[in-house]
Amino acid sequence: MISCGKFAYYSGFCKAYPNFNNKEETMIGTAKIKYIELEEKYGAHNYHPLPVVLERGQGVFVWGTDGKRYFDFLSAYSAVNQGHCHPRIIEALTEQAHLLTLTSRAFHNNLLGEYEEYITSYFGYDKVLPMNTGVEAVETALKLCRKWGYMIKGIPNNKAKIVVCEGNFHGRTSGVISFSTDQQSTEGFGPYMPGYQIIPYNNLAALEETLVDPHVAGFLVEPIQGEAGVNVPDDGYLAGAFKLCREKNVLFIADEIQTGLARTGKMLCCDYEGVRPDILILGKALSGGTIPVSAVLADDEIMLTIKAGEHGSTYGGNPLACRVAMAALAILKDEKLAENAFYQGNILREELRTLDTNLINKIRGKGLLNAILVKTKNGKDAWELCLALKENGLLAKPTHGDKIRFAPPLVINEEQLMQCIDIIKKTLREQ
Ligand code: IF1
Repeated sequence: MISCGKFAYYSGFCKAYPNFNNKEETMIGTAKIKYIELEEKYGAHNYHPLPVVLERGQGVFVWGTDGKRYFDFLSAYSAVNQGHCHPRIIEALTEQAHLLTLTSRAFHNNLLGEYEEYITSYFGYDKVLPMNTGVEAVETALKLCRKWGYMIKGIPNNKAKIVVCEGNFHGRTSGVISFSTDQQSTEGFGPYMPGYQIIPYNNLAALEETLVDPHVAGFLVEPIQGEAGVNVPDDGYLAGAFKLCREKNVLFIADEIQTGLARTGKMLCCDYEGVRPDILILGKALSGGTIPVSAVLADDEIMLTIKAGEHGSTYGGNPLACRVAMAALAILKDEKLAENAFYQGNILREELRTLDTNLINKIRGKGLLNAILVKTKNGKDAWELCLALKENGLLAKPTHGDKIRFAPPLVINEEQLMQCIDIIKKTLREQ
């Protein structure tokens, strides 16, 4: 073991133990090391997690293998909006798991039609194309947009362009990273898919200029850029972009995988500006953190450009996903999670703004999708602050070096939120 201040380094990873020499702590520490070492030895090194090993989750809480309870301020990147292991979702999952989990789309099943009717009336669209992961839904939306461009708008074959924004994050397939501007997501994965035009985010003039090109079929945008550090555009940006797309017969495609499903204080973030996307992309909390469920919603003119056999997936629309997604969606409305996110989010930002600290540069967000921009002080940065927050019982994750996302499950109540704010205040004081 190489000890370095309060950090002890084992086989290449860092552990933070303030009182490492206590025997019991050593036992727990050793067990924790085992879990992490197994991942290190047998798993790809495509993540750099915080040094914490979790084994249980319920509502806003998760518990480590050492029995320590934490507030979850990441919510699995907004996949557990309904809280960890929501009983209604788990009931739907386990009940259906004993009945029928997968038929493939070679056959009908008794839940797909019911789910399709439910989710299309829930969001007000003619049809849904069910997929699994978020990026599969994004790829599906891009294919629908191109099909529509050729078949309806009349763009010459293979000439369709889709406009995207700098700082975007839409997933990690080779196709989607082709228009990423993040070096970590793109370097070494070329060659890239052509047909994309990248413009600055939150810039209507740049969008207007790009839409002059008659070969543009669609504009793909995150209503708030999550990975970029909760980048909130100016009021009016979404409505302005939608209007420009309408004027140029270009599809407005909203990636609400992270911002949707009540996360920002409205059912959809586009609702803040009364924008109804031509193509709506959902994922993450659509299953409440149980299994991958995503969806693409659109009206018939767009959706029916894809014919039988032209697109699909093994698990897309499986009965287990249908049951779980209907429960996950019902909870959002029944428990008024958008209203709670709106209310609690305002308290969180207000409390953070009145903090007496010189460690925070900026606070931004909507509803319970927030981020703080951390000032680096004598080399301390967002990562170290997250380690310190962990020690004090709150789990958060830095993004792009100096930003920390604060995004608890939307079921958080005011008392719990104030406890989290106390933890944040205590931790900042300790820096
Ligand atoms: C990772 C980020 C968040 C997304 C939006 C599509 C997808 C995502 C707006 C793809 C996924 C996840 C992916 C995960 C970490 C997380 C993430 F940091 F990567 F960027 F949330 F901000 N559109 N976001 O946020 O959905 O295929 O993953 O189901 O890749 O590390 P997916």
